[in-house]
Amino acid sequence: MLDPAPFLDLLKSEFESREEVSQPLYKKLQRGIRKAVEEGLINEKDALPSERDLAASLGVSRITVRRAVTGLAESGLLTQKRGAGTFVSPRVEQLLSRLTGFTEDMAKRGMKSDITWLDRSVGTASPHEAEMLNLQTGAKVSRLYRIRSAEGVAMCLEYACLPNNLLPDPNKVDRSLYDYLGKHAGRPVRAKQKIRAELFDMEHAHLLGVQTGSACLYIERQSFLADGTAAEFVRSHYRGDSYDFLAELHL
Ligand code: 16G
Repeated sequence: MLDPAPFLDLLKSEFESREEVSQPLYKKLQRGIRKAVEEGLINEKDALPSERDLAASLGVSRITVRRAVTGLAESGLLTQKRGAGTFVSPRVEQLLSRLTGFTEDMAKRGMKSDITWLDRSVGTASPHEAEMLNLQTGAKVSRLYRIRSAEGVAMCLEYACLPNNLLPDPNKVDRSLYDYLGKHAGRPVRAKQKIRAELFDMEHAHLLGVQTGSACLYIERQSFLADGTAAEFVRSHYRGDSYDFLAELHL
């Protein structure tokens, strides 16, 4: 639960700051909320005080509060959840040296993960998929396409393609693909990953509820089982404002 006192004190001190006296109030409020997030006074589990309470405590109009909050939601810092309030958007730091799955990653951080299924089907491998999975073109593959969320916020779109013999019925994957593989074919133990910056196109932006043209991290992962079998080829589009990928470098 958010202790509102230090949070409100920080916002008040932003209003009183002498710098940029001419800056509109909603901008000062935005700066204060950003600072409160950076300093850990509010995190993704806490709902911000209501618009009415914030306006009353700070002595500003509700329009000012709404303008500040809407702007921060558009930039991705805050998430407005219908009926539940306004929250700090989850931000995830992921180590690039560990081969983990989404469900496991979120559970380790104490975050609740969710899936919206867009497709679970069996088909034939495209030439590129066949190459990535060391299969013959036209071989049978299983496909999983899903929106992955953390704490109710859509974080990424993930399209996975696997040799059909490793996953004969994609509908058997209920939540975690890596859990399923762990119980059947074996968990991937090695992966190659390619990351590049992109901008969200209209279709992907719509699915994630972000603005078309906002920052996206495009990731391709090719994973292998202990015996060297290529187990999955995954294309993911991550919200650029929600992920920090961390690599440790050695001499
Ligand atoms: C991660 C992996 C993805 C894997 C999935 C399994 C990246 C870029 N991708 O999202 O390759 O298929 O986890 O997650 O990290 P699951 O076990 O929760 O289904």
